[in-house]
Amino acid sequence: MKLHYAPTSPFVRKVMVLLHETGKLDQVELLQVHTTPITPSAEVRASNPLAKIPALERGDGPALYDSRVICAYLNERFGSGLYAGGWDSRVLEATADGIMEAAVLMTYERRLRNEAQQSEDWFEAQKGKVLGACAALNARWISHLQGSLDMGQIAVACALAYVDFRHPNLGWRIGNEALEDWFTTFDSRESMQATRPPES
Ligand SMILES: N[C@@H](CCC(=O)N[C@@H](CS)C(=O)NCC(=O)O)C(=O)O
Repeated sequence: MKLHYAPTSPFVRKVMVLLHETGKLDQVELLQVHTTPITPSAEVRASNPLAKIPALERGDGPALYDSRVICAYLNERFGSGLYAGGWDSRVLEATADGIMEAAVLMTYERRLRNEAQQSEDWFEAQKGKVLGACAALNARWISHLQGSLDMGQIAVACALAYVDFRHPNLGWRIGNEALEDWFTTFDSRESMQATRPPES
């Protein structure tokens, strides 16, 4: 299998953490790419018409894309049990993906649009989604986060790590001490250490 990949993407990181946790890293060749909404990669687009990463070429069928689809596929292929929490695992992963989406859009707003184009209202609205989701995780999800490893936990850790990476002053920890404690512990896992994004 071949994974269209960038080390700074939180969506890609979910797949990478899954591969580390399941010990299957050697089954995937990494194809490093650069793609943005403004400068889409033709190479990625050949596998994913949306030109987004991650995209997985699997050899025995059409390429897969969207991190949730890829993670569910790899989980099934490896028999890893990372969705054993059923709908809870799924909705937790969706919540984390929503944090990533909002935080990535905030990054694009600052990096890809000039100052005159940028909207503070829009930026603040995305920030509100991140903070609202973190408050919900802290209020309702700690016992699930502390349970057996699943894809929901992996996704939440990748989402919070991305917020720290690109938006270190966002303040998601304020009022969310249980979530902060959980993240500190999870972030020390080998799979998280091995997938830390480079400074860029
Ligand atoms: N829902 C997608 C989102 C993937 C995504 O937005 N990836 C970003 C990199 S972090 C990307 O490829 N952006 C390029 C673009 O939006 O055109 C997933 O879960 O895989």
